[in-house]
Amino acid sequence: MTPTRPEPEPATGTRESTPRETAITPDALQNFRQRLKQPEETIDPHTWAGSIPDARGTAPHVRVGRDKWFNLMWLLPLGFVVLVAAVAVAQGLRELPSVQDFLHRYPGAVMLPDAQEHAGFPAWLGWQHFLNAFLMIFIIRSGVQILTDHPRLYWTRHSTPGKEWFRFQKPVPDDPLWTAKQDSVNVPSWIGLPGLRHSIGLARWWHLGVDTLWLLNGIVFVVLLFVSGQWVRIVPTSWDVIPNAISVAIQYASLDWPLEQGWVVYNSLQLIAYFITVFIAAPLALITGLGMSPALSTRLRWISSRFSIQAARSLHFLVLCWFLVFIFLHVTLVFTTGALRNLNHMYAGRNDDSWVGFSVFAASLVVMIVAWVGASPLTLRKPRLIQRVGFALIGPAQRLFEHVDARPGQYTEKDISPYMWHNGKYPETDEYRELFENNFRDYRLHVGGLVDHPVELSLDEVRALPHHEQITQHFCIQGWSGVAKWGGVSMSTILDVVKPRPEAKWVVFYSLGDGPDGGSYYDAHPIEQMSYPLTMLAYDMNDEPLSYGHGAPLRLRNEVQLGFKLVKWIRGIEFVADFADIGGGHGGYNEDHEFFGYRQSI
Ligand SMILES: Nc1nc2c(c(=O)[nH]1)N[C@H]1C(S)=C(S)[C@@H](COP(=O)(O)O)O[C@H]1N2
Ligand SMILES: [Mo]
Repeated sequence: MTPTRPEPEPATGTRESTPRETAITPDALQNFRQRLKQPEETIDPHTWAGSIPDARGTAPHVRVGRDKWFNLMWLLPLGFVVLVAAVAVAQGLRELPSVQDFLHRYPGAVMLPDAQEHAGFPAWLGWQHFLNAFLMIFIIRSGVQILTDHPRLYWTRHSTPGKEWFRFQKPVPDDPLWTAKQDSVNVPSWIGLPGLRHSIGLARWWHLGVDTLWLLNGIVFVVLLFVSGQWVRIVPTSWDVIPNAISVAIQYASLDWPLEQGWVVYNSLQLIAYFITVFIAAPLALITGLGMSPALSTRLRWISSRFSIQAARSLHFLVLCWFLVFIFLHVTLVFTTGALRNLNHMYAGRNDDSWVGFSVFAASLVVMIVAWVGASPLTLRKPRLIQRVGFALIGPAQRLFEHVDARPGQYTEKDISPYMWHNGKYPETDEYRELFENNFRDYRLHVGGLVDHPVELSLDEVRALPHHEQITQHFCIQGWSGVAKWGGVSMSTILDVVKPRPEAKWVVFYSLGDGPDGGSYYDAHPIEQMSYPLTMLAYDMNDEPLSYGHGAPLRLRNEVQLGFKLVKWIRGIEFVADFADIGGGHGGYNEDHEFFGYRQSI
């Protein structure tokens, strides 16, 4: 499906002419709006995202050295061999008198003098534990779905093909117009949420929306933990936890397990695992999650210059790995070290071998299974609902980040990425091809709507406006990033030329190109962001005229928003009071057709 690529010739810009003023008739704007397509309100998997066919990735691979790739599936047999060897070693060790002394001295748990005071499990803990597990299901499934939209992880912000450290996709093909969307894959729908290829818009509502609930639950948990004094059970208070943890590891590995006394005190290995999960992994999940936000990353350059979005994304993935390993071991041990008693502890607050805890647990499991099975079908049937609820949950935080000074977000020439991914659907119309082949001689940028001076500018006239340059980082919602130098005209210059009226609250950018479901691509931006110093219309990229793939002749840059809002191949700009009657009324093409959010600064 590679579109033919007309060879770009450098446009010769004369910089002395002044913009010609023509009244934009309402017809011209009407014409832009008529090119938009009304969206669907339910999802048909067969026509989803421009009928993108399902695609599976490869087994996960980790790069070793320059270009060798290790298939992580080998870890399964290797892990088994290591486990068997560990059992043999541990059993051998337990024969040694010195090890027996050690195990005697450090039986596995640090019993604090007041341990009996904190014995037992309060009811709130049972609820917290259930809610946490319940919410985690959606967070993990939607997180995996998000990862499949760009199945590669990097340590630098450049996202250069071949330089990723982890992937579950083949190498990037040679095609110079290969898009990130073509590169996306899918996982089975019972794992992914909602389980369709390139359903990241909806996956993100699940992920970010449920994250806020999980975070609230976590805050309540930590507060109650400290108020009740229960914290001493999962925070190490003496160095003795280390030898005790080693002791427990030897005991587990030798298959002669330690005495469980979880009602009063956790064994030290368990304590350390809980401590890491609650006080290290969970906060790290939050911090690395926020590290992927364009608005925050742009604002906090002193952090993001060292700790790039890609490092954040990679660490976020490693945190997921920790949670998966933790959940697996935790559940395994709960069921192999006295299941009924353990379930009574957490689910019934009692310390005996009755079936009460098991019954409560079984009921909670039914709730989890029903939610697990129902989540994807519900999302496909009611995607707008998911979009609305997700936005209600995370929208306020996102809006908070938008009001930032984006100026710190600049980079230097040496930060420019060697490779910039392409994305989106290329314009393939005769109209565009003619414009391109004539080197945009006949191109006119229409700017109108709620402005005092609507204009129609040729490319030369745009180039004649004061020149603005910036080196900034692009964040695609799918997960890749890249730094480029953009040359063009600042949007504040355009504002000076057209003079928006006070009623104008949103600025809509219409594309010459269609979106994947048909109808013009477009997107609406809040007017405040149009006067940010890093909001511009670019006609140059890395000192060359903008290429076909990257949006010739003009594209938008707004550095506090994700890439999908940065319309390429711009046809016209309309200032409006409200976008409710434009297109599907959700603020842009992806917002209408793929249920993205109209403000996405995370
Ligand atoms: N007209 C139009 N503009 C578009 C798109 C598109 O499909 N059509 N895709 C967007 C997306 S998702 C991204 S990430 C960026 C990609 O810009 P690039 O190809 O120059 O890297 O363009 C954005 N602008
Ligand atoms: Mo994107």
